[in-house]
Amino acid sequence: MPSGFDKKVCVLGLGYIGLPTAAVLASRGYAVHGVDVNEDAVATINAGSAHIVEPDLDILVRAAVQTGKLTANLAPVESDVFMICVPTPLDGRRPDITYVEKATKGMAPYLREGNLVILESTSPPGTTERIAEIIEAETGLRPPAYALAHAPERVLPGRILREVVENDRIVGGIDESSTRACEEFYSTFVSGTLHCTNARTAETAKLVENAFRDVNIAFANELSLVSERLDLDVWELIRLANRHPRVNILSPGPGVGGHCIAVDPWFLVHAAPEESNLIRAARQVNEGKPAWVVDRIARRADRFKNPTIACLGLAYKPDIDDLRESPSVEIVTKLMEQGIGELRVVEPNIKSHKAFPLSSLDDALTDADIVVFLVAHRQFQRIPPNRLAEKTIIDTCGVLRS
Ligand code: SAJ
Repeated sequence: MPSGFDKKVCVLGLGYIGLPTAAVLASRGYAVHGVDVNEDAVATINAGSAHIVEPDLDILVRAAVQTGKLTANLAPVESDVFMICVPTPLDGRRPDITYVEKATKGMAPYLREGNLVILESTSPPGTTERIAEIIEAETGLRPPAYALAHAPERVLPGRILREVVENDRIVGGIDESSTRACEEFYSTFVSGTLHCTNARTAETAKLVENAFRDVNIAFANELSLVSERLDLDVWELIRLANRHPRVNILSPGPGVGGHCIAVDPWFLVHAAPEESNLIRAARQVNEGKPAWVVDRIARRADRFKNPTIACLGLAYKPDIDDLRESPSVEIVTKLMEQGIGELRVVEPNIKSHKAFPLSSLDDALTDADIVVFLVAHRQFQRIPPNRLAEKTIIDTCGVLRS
């Protein structure tokens, strides 16, 4: 295998993880052959743009394409390194690894002895072993003839380009020489520390990270329900409890969105159903929060005759355009379905939405009897207090407390 930046890297899946990774590798001098099944995404990237919104990604992709270091394609080619960055969604509450399996089968004809295969997609325990099985069935090759490792992505949407390089990474090979080969590759572009282990531990560690956050957010969300029952202000309660040197409670919100934290804990529950009661309960608390918020809004709306309700924010978290698994979308959809009030929906980070007409913040505030804060976008934090005077306020995410 060629050494250092002479290597050719084939990135399978050019989404939120694959495209930034491909662009960073290209900027370091690797020849990157990106692969995606989405023809529009391939055309957009080859025209020098990014099909997803992430700070500075467009600039990096344009430079990588212009220098000829990055091309997007519908099929793989022979390469030194193959990185699998495809989605691993839920099918009901079961992990669905069919995209990983398809990407592996698609790549297998191009795999040669001495290559390195890396699974970056968040995956249920045993997925890297499943890749080894598929490759052996398709090619007859098994490690150490080639190297195979899991190095789970850990980047936070909104900070991806920085975190791809700076975060510590877990590198778990299917055998010792695979771990070393993967570690050597990441050491060429990651400045964070590389922590080596085996593939199964790496798979499970990634799931544990997101389950940890989910459980902690569920605790905060449960406190918001308890506070309402006891007629207390949850924000003050948490602020005071957090003055203890060993207490650090997260923030309640309208629910937990995104395609990671709302998904990955189910992979653990599926892998060890009888042992994961706390993880399951946390998921249920967080999944129940949007319906609870709708109920609060309905009760307030009952005090008016057909009120106008401003719903501020659709994204799954502040200052991004990503609506995947967003609890705010679930809340607005339920309000619409139940015919609660006349809605004004505001989302400053997108131009339009297929299900709801969008209003400007200014129009929504002018018309509203009830203002519901669903996401703590910076535009909402800057609303002058006089624009909210005499309105009924429901602040699900602490905008007025930040
Ligand atoms: N949230 C709260 N309260 C909080 C913090 C978050 O309600 O105090 C909500 C957010 O509003 C959002 C959801 O949780 O709806 C998730 O947001 P997030 O910022 O916690 O995480 P993600 O999903 O954007 O990214 C996570 C990260 N994982 C961890 O922080 C452990 C990221 O590092 C992972 O790479 C990413 O999942 C992933 O791809 O798995």
